[in-house]
Amino acid sequence: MLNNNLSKLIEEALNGNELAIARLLTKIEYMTDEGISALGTLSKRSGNAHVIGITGIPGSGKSTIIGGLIQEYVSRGHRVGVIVIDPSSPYTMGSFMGNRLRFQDKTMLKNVFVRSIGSRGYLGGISAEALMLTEALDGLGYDKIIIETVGAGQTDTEVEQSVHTILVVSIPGAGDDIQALKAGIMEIGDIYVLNKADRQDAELAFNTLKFAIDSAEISYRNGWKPLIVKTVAIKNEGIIELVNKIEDHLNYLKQKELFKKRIIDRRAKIVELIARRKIDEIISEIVKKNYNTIINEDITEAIPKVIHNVKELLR
Ligand SMILES: Nc1nc2c(ncn2[C@@H]2O[C@H](COP(=O)(O)OP(=O)(O)OP(=O)(O)O)[C@@H](O)[C@H]2O)c(=O)[nH]1
Ligand SMILES: [Mg+2]
Repeated sequence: MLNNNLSKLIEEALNGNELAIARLLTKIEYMTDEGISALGTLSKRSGNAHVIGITGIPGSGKSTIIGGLIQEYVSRGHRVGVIVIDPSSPYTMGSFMGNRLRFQDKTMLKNVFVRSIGSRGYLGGISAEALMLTEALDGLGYDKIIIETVGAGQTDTEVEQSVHTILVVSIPGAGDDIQALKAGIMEIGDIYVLNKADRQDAELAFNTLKFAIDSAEISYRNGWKPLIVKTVAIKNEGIIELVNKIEDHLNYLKQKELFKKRIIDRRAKIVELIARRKIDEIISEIVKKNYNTIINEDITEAIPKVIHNVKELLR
């Protein structure tokens, strides 16, 4: 049962009140009891949003590209939610748009919500917390949800499987990029965005990427042959083409009946996360309970007691 205050907060969030949305997302991100029950309520309304992950080396232009995607999607009548994991700089709407005025525009403010979250020791990739916020934003009526993350370290393939479309951003002149691609770190792209195509060597980088895809050095996810799009995000060049290709990928997922499947996978991942959190809490409690035994007695005495405690709990 939701208490009155929580019901009111959810109602305000559903009406688009930005402050209410922010407060609700904080409860959900930190998995408070209220947060978890709010997520349950919102989950009943979710399952419609197209979720787009965007990853790539630091500074490749992910945020600038998102700025372009936001504008294009809002002009096509969508509501866009953005989740940024572990941003290197504090996030405001301005980070996406520099000085572009259109962001002050009322339609933009009403239809766009941006949230940044910490990575909590997670080594790159999309965190499970981000999936909870995705579920919430989906339930709040944002139908395009973009998750920005720095593509470093390991990626959790199961989590990657629970977003719909993955964009991997690279730039000309970063020879290491192709090495990273080959090493599988960034092999997960449905669409490769070659940004900063205004730079020298853009053509060379494009051809290298194209060769890697054509020769299947880069794997195809669910039978989809990855596409490449060149962009100059600071000039908004290539953004419309990028959006068109993202939509092609969405249609492909729907045709293959993978759209809903990814949402179900996301929910399974969220349930797993909550279960793990709760079990961790129980373990901490058991350790606390046995602390005196551990201090006063030999650990060989403490171990059977702990096992007994666990069995009691599971009964
Ligand atoms: N020349 C050029 N510069 C660009 C382009 N797109 C973005 N930039 C610049 O590249 C820098 C980094 O852009 P961001 O959008 O912050 O990159 P990011 O990938 O989000 O960076 P992190 O979040 O720090 O990993 C900024 O100074 C942008 O203005 C482009 O197409 N051409
Ligand atoms: Mg960024």
